[in-house]
Amino acid sequence: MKFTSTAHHEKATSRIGLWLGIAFLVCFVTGLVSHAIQHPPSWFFWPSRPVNLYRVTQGLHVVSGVAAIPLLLAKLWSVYPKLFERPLIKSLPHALERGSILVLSGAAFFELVTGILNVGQNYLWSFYFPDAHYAVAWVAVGSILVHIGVKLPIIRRALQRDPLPDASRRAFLRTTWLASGAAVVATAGVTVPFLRDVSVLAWRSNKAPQGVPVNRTAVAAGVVRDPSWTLDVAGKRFTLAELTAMRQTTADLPIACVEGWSQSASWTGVPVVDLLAAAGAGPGVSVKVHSMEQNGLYRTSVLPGAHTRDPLTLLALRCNGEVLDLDHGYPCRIIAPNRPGVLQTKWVNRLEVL
Ligand SMILES: Nc1nc2c(c(=O)[nH]1)N[C@H]1C(S)=C(S)[C@@H](COP(=O)(O)O)O[C@H]1N2
Ligand SMILES: [Mo]
Repeated sequence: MKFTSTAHHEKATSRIGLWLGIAFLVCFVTGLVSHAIQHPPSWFFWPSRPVNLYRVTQGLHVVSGVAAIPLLLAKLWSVYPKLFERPLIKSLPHALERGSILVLSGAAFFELVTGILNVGQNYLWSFYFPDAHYAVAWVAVGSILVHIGVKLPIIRRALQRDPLPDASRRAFLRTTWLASGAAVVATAGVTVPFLRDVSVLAWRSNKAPQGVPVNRTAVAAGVVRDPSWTLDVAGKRFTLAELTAMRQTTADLPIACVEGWSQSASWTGVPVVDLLAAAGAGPGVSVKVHSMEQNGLYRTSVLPGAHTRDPLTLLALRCNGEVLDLDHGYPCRIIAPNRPGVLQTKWVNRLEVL
């Protein structure tokens, strides 16, 4: 078989590969950060400031993943004639290279597809998404490194020679950049406020209670309003009236969901540091937050010392000037700066000092 299309050229392939590599690197690093915050190893430290840092890293994760999809398709398109090359295996490095491409394409495809479905909240699978997405990320990165190692001489040569000489090759690359840019613009509005109206595929909107999207509703979580509710802080009980009578703090803080959307809101409530002091616990302790929710993966979270010390870590009673909607965690929820949304526990009834 003979392929003449200019897309099938090492120069175009290397250019796209370079951008794909950058997109994957950004995606991988931001994914690692997110994973470490949710499953912190003992050496890991994540600060509580700047308040929007996690929002930015998670936004980069989604944007680089979305940008990678057209790049991956273009890359596969530009190299597929290689699949028809014979003999199938020429030498050990060649076999390694072939094998790594197979693993690489499979892993990259898996990551992008599961990522996109996760962002769309379409869980079509029975495995637990974060574990699989995390494990396969290492496979993808490992095979990328092998691939780059094996191809380094070609990559060098291809990226060094003079600018792309031929018009149709340039057009192929331009189409790839455009597709990638369009994919980003169409989706980035879920997390970049000024793109919200431009992003036709942005799957979250402002049609939500108090202008903030809801991830898990009270009905889904099996939570109802309970007039006898009290909050237990290190063994000391607080009624809602007592909480409302304490000094309140109002702050603009984002919810940055690991599922890709993020949104800022104005939250009002009692700083956790004040509550701990009122219950006789020192600042800087780790606190386990418990929810009224009976089942569900996200019914508890742990606030590390950096967060319990920060006066912006709130037990929020109000959102955007109104009493917290039941779907946003009434009677109270945690809103802490620079954290994944999944750790912003709703329907809180107990703060346990660890
Ligand atoms: N108790 C409880 N709190 C929870 C959750 C949950 O399932 N149960 N979901 C979390 C997730 S994944 C996110 S992104 C935020 C979303 O908050 P919102 O629904 O008020 O926007 O709540 C978090 N708090
Ligand atoms: Mo979330």
